[in-house]
Amino acid sequence: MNDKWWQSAVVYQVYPRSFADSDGDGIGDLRGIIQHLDHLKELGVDVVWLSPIYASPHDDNGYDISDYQRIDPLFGTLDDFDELLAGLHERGIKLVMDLVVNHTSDEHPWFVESASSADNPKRDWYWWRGPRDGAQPGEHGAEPTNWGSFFSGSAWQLDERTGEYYLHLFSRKQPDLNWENPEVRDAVYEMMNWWLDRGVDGFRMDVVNFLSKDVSLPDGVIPPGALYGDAYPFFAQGPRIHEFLHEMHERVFAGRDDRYLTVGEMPGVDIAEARRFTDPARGELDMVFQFEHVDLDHGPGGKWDHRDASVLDLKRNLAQWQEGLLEVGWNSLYWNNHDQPRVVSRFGDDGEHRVPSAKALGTVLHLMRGTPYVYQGEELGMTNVPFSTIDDFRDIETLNHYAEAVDVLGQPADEVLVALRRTSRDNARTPMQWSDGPNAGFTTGEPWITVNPNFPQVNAAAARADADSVFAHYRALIDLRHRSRLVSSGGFELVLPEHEQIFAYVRELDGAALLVLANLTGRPAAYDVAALPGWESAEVVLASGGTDTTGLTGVLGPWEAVVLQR
Ligand code: TEU
Repeated sequence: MNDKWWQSAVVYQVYPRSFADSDGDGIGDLRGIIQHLDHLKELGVDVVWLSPIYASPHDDNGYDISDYQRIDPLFGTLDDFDELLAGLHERGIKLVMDLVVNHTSDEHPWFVESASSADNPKRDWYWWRGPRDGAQPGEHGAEPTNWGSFFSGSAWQLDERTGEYYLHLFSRKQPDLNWENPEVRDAVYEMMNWWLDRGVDGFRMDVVNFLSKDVSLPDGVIPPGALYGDAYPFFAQGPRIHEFLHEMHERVFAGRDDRYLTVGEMPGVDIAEARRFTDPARGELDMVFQFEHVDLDHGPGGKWDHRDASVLDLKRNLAQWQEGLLEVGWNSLYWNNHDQPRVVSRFGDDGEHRVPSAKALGTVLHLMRGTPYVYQGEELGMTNVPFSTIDDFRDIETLNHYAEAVDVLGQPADEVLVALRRTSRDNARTPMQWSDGPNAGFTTGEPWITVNPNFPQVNAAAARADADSVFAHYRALIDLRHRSRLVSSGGFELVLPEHEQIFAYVRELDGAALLVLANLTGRPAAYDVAALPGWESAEVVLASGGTDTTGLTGVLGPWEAVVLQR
């Protein structure tokens, strides 16, 4: 694959609600982001991905959009947006918007019209169906299929006005669009072109592998102990998904130069499908977000049913994706986003070894083949939050799960709370910690969600002043990717594959090579230097333990990472 600009780029995800509040209402906004552009510049990132800022009733924090071409007043105005875009571009940073078109808000005019009557011209813009044969609307089990929503409960909502149900894979206020209808696709492409004409540099596409459904809408198999059928086979990687994504590419990007980036969020996608979606010859997407590595600690009961993931599990899965997309396609590389708990608490150590474990995890991720994504606060080593009661949580997925687990399935509330503290999306959504001042410098008002009490120690001001901080290490990793084609375009080979503590691999290109070694445990890790022939006299180019690291010693300290080049 010819080098693309985004192979050597690093993306920074901003979750506007929690990044920085400029008007004291306790909710982050666009002017707050403008006030912190220099933080992004100093870190060295090339692209900012903004989670949704569009008009929304915020049932799912903006992933429920009621107007795709209006900025929600909570976040600011289109003028604020244009100023933010200009400020980023002045600093050589691109801006990627969040495209949420698997569903809209139920307050979007499209849905309001569609729901108004069974023969409305926009009825077929969504998925409306009558009750199951022989059942009356509203009867238990009358839903058209036994599909469950991602946010608990049925994936179908009855509308009394017409006695019909509409499909919502997420919340009741997020009805799924019917992409079988070409009018829907036309409207989406027009909206996307509107943003690109305004200067935006690309899109992160929300659950974009769900756009094509099995139109026969069959029931799913009900797993043991579950309330609803597993519908994934009937809405993921559907029969027309490649047709739709290629059409989108042709209608939105094909006539433009290649300064854009597209990344598709694809829960459950596998390597074979990811190769097809990201093969440049197919004209669909540049890269995808796959979920296998962030589902490794999910037990048979799903995300709330925790299982420990070993270093072997982690490195074997990531290596499979590296090898799987080596010849064709391209990987995104991420540990964190607004849906995942903080990696330093999840796969690292957020206590004694918070800083070295954050650096080690950053090192193994950033030096792999693919485009790295940094989620706000990750560059500071921000951790999960000691939420005390259910009242501390705000996320609809979390609150709905708690209600269903406790009230419907009768699980002990304190047990469910343990799972929420470990896995809830709210762990990623507490305010960005800018300083040790009031509310961590996030707001002069009352923050919409609690601030992590460790902010006096974990904050941007302290990290940027500390040459040995996670921030400094992330900046060095980003700088290395910018300077080294070896990192941006080299091959990948897992080494020490059976080592239970060390994740190690070699990147090679045109006779040059880089060796990445990281101990992902809190115990010293011995390794056989002889198993790494030819690296004895290699140069240390980066080390989490500081520059006096003398290369291959045969043992790595707790969470120690070292990068050598020859
Ligand atoms: O997430 C889709 C998705 O896979 C997640 O909902 C995931 O299932 C869950 O959060 C993991 O626990 C996207 C957005 O990233 C998410 O914020 C939205 O809530 C969702 O789509 C609906 O738009």
